[in-house]
Amino acid sequence: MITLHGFAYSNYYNIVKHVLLHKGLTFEEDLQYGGTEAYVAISPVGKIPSMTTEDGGYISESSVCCDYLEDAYPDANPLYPVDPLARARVRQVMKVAELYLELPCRRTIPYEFTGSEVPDGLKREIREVAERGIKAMNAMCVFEPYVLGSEMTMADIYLRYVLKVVSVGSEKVGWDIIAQIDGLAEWRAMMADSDIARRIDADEEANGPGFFAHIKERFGL
Ligand SMILES: N[C@@H](CCC(=O)N[C@@H](CS)C(=O)NCC(=O)O)C(=O)O
Repeated sequence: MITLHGFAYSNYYNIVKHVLLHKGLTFEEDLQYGGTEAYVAISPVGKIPSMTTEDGGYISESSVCCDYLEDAYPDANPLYPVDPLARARVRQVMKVAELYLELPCRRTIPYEFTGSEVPDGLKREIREVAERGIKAMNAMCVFEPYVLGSEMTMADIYLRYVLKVVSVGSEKVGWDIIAQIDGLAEWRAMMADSDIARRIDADEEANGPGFFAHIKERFGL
Protein backbone atom coordinates (compact mmCIF):
# COMPACT_ATOMS: atom_id res chain seq x y z
CA MET A 1 0.00 0.00 0.00
CA ILE A 2 1.12 3.61 -0.59
CA THR A 3 2.25 5.42 2.56
CA LEU A 4 2.22 9.20 2.78
CA HIS A 5 4.75 10.47 5.31
CA GLY A 6 4.35 13.85 6.94
CA PHE A 7 1.81 15.85 8.90
CA ALA A 8 -1.61 17.29 8.11
CA TYR A 9 -0.68 20.88 9.01
CA SER A 10 1.75 20.92 6.06
CA ASN A 11 0.37 22.50 2.90
CA TYR A 12 2.74 20.43 0.75
CA TYR A 13 1.63 17.23 2.46
CA ASN A 14 -1.98 18.18 1.73
CA ILE A 15 -1.29 18.59 -1.99
CA VAL A 16 -0.27 14.95 -2.29
CA LYS A 17 -3.01 13.79 0.08
CA HIS A 18 -5.61 15.59 -2.04
CA VAL A 19 -4.28 13.92 -5.19
CA LEU A 20 -4.41 10.48 -3.53
CA LEU A 21 -7.99 11.08 -2.41
CA HIS A 22 -9.04 12.52 -5.78
CA LYS A 23 -7.64 9.49 -7.57
CA GLY A 24 -9.34 7.17 -5.08
CA LEU A 25 -6.10 5.37 -4.26
CA THR A 26 -5.70 3.34 -1.09
CA PHE A 27 -3.03 4.81 1.18
CA GLU A 28 -2.03 5.12 4.80
CA GLU A 29 -0.69 8.15 6.60
CA ASP A 30 2.50 8.01 8.65
CA LEU A 31 2.82 10.96 11.03
CA GLN A 32 6.31 12.42 10.63
CA TYR A 33 7.60 15.87 11.51
CA GLY A 34 11.03 15.32 9.95
CA GLY A 35 14.31 16.44 11.49
CA THR A 36 15.64 12.93 12.15
CA GLU A 37 18.30 10.83 10.42
CA ALA A 38 15.74 8.09 9.91
CA TYR A 39 13.50 10.50 8.02
CA VAL A 40 16.34 11.75 5.80
CA ALA A 41 16.82 8.14 4.74
CA ILE A 42 13.41 8.31 3.03
CA SER A 43 13.33 12.02 2.10
CA PRO A 44 16.82 13.20 1.01
CA VAL A 45 16.29 16.89 1.85
CA GLY A 46 14.41 15.93 5.01
CA LYS A 47 11.28 17.80 3.99
CA ILE A 48 7.62 16.88 4.30
CA PRO A 49 6.00 15.15 2.45
CA SER A 50 7.51 11.96 1.19
CA MET A 51 5.87 8.82 -0.01
CA THR A 52 6.51 5.09 -0.02
CA THR A 53 5.18 3.66 -3.24
CA GLU A 54 3.28 0.38 -3.56
CA ASP A 55 6.46 -1.35 -4.65
CA GLY A 56 8.43 -0.01 -1.69
CA GLY A 57 10.30 2.92 -3.30
CA TYR A 58 10.72 6.29 -1.57
CA ILE A 59 10.08 9.61 -3.26
CA SER A 60 9.81 13.17 -2.04
CA GLU A 61 9.02 16.69 -3.35
CA SER A 62 5.29 17.27 -3.64
CA SER A 63 5.20 17.99 -7.39
CA VAL A 64 7.30 14.88 -8.06
CA CYS A 65 4.89 12.81 -5.95
CA CYS A 66 1.96 14.28 -7.93
CA ASP A 67 3.60 13.36 -11.24
CA TYR A 68 4.46 9.89 -9.97
CA LEU A 69 0.85 9.23 -8.95
CA GLU A 70 -0.39 10.32 -12.36
CA ASP A 71 2.23 8.22 -14.19
CA ALA A 72 1.68 5.16 -12.00
CA TYR A 73 -2.13 5.40 -11.96
CA PRO A 74 -3.03 7.17 -15.23
CA ASP A 75 -6.58 5.81 -15.41
CA ALA A 76 -7.60 6.78 -11.88
CA ASN A 77 -9.35 10.15 -12.27
CA PRO A 78 -6.59 11.78 -14.36
CA LEU A 79 -5.39 15.23 -13.36
CA TYR A 80 -3.26 16.07 -16.39
CA PRO A 81 -4.55 16.58 -19.94
CA VAL A 82 -3.37 14.15 -22.64
CA ASP A 83 -1.95 16.83 -24.95
CA PRO A 84 1.74 17.53 -24.11
CA LEU A 85 1.41 21.30 -24.42
CA ALA A 86 -1.70 21.35 -22.23
CA ARG A 87 0.14 19.17 -19.69
CA ALA A 88 3.08 21.56 -19.71
CA ARG A 89 0.74 24.47 -19.09
CA VAL A 90 -0.62 22.74 -15.99
CA ARG A 91 2.93 22.26 -14.74
CA GLN A 92 3.76 25.86 -15.61
CA VAL A 93 1.02 27.14 -13.30
CA MET A 94 2.21 24.79 -10.53
CA LYS A 95 5.82 25.92 -10.91
CA VAL A 96 5.00 29.64 -11.01
CA ALA A 97 2.69 29.31 -8.01
CA GLU A 98 5.43 27.55 -6.04
CA LEU A 99 8.39 29.74 -7.00
CA TYR A 100 6.81 33.17 -7.17
CA LEU A 101 3.98 32.97 -4.63
CA GLU A 102 4.50 30.18 -2.09
CA LEU A 103 8.25 30.42 -1.58
CA PRO A 104 8.43 34.20 -1.01
CA CYS A 105 5.41 34.04 1.33
CA ARG A 106 6.96 31.06 3.18
CA ARG A 107 9.73 33.42 4.32
CA THR A 108 7.20 35.05 6.68
CA ILE A 109 6.40 31.81 8.53
CA PRO A 110 9.12 32.15 11.21
CA TYR A 111 7.71 35.63 11.97
CA GLU A 112 4.18 34.21 12.11
CA PHE A 113 5.26 31.47 14.53
CA THR A 114 7.09 33.89 16.81
CA GLY A 115 4.41 36.58 16.51
CA SER A 116 6.99 39.13 15.36
CA GLU A 117 7.06 41.79 12.63
CA VAL A 118 8.53 41.02 9.22
CA PRO A 119 11.43 43.48 8.62
CA ASP A 120 10.71 46.11 5.92
CA GLY A 121 13.58 44.91 3.72
CA LEU A 122 12.16 41.39 3.65
CA LYS A 123 8.68 42.74 2.96
CA ARG A 124 10.09 44.54 -0.09
CA GLU A 125 11.87 41.40 -1.31
CA ILE A 126 8.70 39.31 -0.94
CA ARG A 127 6.67 41.92 -2.76
CA GLU A 128 9.12 42.07 -5.66
CA VAL A 129 8.98 38.31 -6.24
CA ALA A 130 5.22 38.02 -5.66
CA GLU A 131 4.53 40.84 -8.14
CA ARG A 132 6.04 38.66 -10.88
CA GLY A 133 3.95 35.70 -9.72
CA ILE A 134 0.75 37.76 -9.70
CA LYS A 135 1.41 39.08 -13.21
CA ALA A 136 2.09 35.57 -14.51
CA MET A 137 -0.96 34.06 -12.79
CA ASN A 138 -3.20 36.77 -14.26
CA ALA A 139 -1.79 35.95 -17.71
CA MET A 140 -2.11 32.15 -17.38
CA CYS A 141 -5.20 31.38 -15.31
CA VAL A 142 -8.79 31.61 -16.56
CA PHE A 143 -10.83 30.20 -13.61
CA GLU A 144 -13.63 28.96 -15.93
CA PRO A 145 -14.39 27.49 -13.46
CA TYR A 146 -11.04 25.74 -12.94
CA VAL A 147 -7.58 27.26 -13.21
CA LEU A 148 -7.08 26.34 -16.86
CA GLY A 149 -10.64 25.85 -18.08
CA SER A 150 -13.50 23.41 -17.76
CA GLU A 151 -11.49 20.47 -16.37
CA MET A 152 -10.00 20.22 -12.93
CA THR A 153 -6.26 19.56 -13.18
CA MET A 154 -3.28 19.08 -10.89
CA ALA A 155 -2.85 22.87 -10.99
CA ASP A 156 -6.15 23.32 -9.11
CA ILE A 157 -5.06 21.04 -6.30
CA TYR A 158 -1.55 22.47 -6.14
CA LEU A 159 -2.71 26.08 -6.10
CA ARG A 160 -5.29 25.46 -3.36
CA TYR A 161 -2.56 24.52 -0.89
CA VAL A 162 -0.07 27.11 -2.11
CA LEU A 163 -2.67 29.69 -1.07
CA LYS A 164 -2.56 28.53 2.56
CA VAL A 165 0.95 29.98 2.83
CA VAL A 166 0.13 32.95 0.57
CA SER A 167 -2.61 33.91 3.07
CA VAL A 168 -0.10 33.92 5.92
CA GLY A 169 2.37 35.90 3.80
CA SER A 170 -0.28 38.43 2.78
CA GLU A 171 -1.22 39.00 6.39
CA LYS A 172 2.38 39.39 7.55
CA VAL A 173 3.34 41.71 4.67
CA GLY A 174 0.10 43.68 4.90
CA TRP A 175 -0.82 43.20 1.24
CA ASP A 176 -3.65 40.94 0.02
CA ILE A 177 -1.89 38.94 -2.70
CA ILE A 178 -4.95 36.78 -3.42
CA ALA A 179 -7.02 39.86 -4.28
CA GLN A 180 -4.45 40.82 -6.96
CA ILE A 181 -5.27 37.75 -9.08
CA ASP A 182 -8.56 38.06 -10.98
CA GLY A 183 -11.07 35.35 -10.07
CA LEU A 184 -8.81 33.68 -7.52
CA ALA A 185 -10.91 34.37 -4.41
CA GLU A 186 -14.07 32.97 -6.05
CA TRP A 187 -12.19 29.92 -7.35
CA ARG A 188 -10.75 29.37 -3.87
CA ALA A 189 -14.23 29.32 -2.33
CA MET A 190 -15.36 26.82 -4.99
CA MET A 191 -12.36 24.57 -4.31
CA ALA A 192 -13.10 24.56 -0.56
CA ASP A 193 -16.57 23.19 -1.25
CA SER A 194 -15.83 19.48 -1.70
CA ASP A 195 -15.76 16.47 0.61
CA ILE A 196 -12.04 16.00 -0.03
CA ALA A 197 -11.19 19.63 0.76
CA ARG A 198 -13.34 19.52 3.91
CA ARG A 199 -11.64 16.32 5.08
CA ILE A 200 -8.18 17.76 4.48
CA ASP A 201 -9.02 21.04 6.22
CA ALA A 202 -10.48 19.17 9.22
CA ASP A 203 -7.38 16.94 9.45
CA GLU A 204 -5.17 20.04 9.21
CA GLU A 205 -7.02 21.73 12.05
CA ALA A 206 -6.89 18.59 14.18
CA ASN A 207 -3.10 18.38 13.70
CA GLY A 208 -2.59 22.04 14.73
CA PRO A 209 -1.98 21.44 18.47
CA GLY A 210 0.37 18.49 17.80
CA PHE A 211 2.29 20.44 15.18
CA PHE A 212 2.75 23.50 17.39
CA ALA A 213 3.77 21.32 20.35
CA HIS A 214 6.41 19.78 18.08
CA ILE A 215 7.66 23.21 16.91
CA LYS A 216 7.85 24.42 20.51
CA GLU A 217 9.87 21.43 21.61
CA ARG A 218 12.19 21.40 18.57
CA PHE A 219 12.88 25.13 18.27
CA GLY A 220 12.12 26.27 21.83
CA LEU A 221 9.52 28.79 20.59
N1 LIG B 1 9.78 21.64 -2.24
C1 LIG B 1 9.22 20.84 -1.18
C2 LIG B 1 8.88 21.75 0.00
C3 LIG B 1 8.35 20.97 1.18
C4 LIG B 1 8.38 21.78 2.47
O1 LIG B 1 8.89 22.93 2.51
N2 LIG B 1 7.83 21.18 3.51
C5 LIG B 1 7.88 21.80 4.82
C6 LIG B 1 6.60 21.48 5.58
S1 LIG B 1 5.23 22.34 4.85
C7 LIG B 1 9.04 21.21 5.59
O2 LIG B 1 9.32 20.04 5.50
N3 LIG B 1 9.72 22.06 6.37
C8 LIG B 1 10.78 21.62 7.24
C9 LIG B 1 12.14 21.99 6.72
O3 LIG B 1 12.23 22.88 5.86
O4 LIG B 1 13.10 21.40 7.19
C10 LIG B 1 7.99 20.08 -1.69
O5 LIG B 1 7.40 20.50 -2.68
O6 LIG B 1 7.64 19.01 -1.14
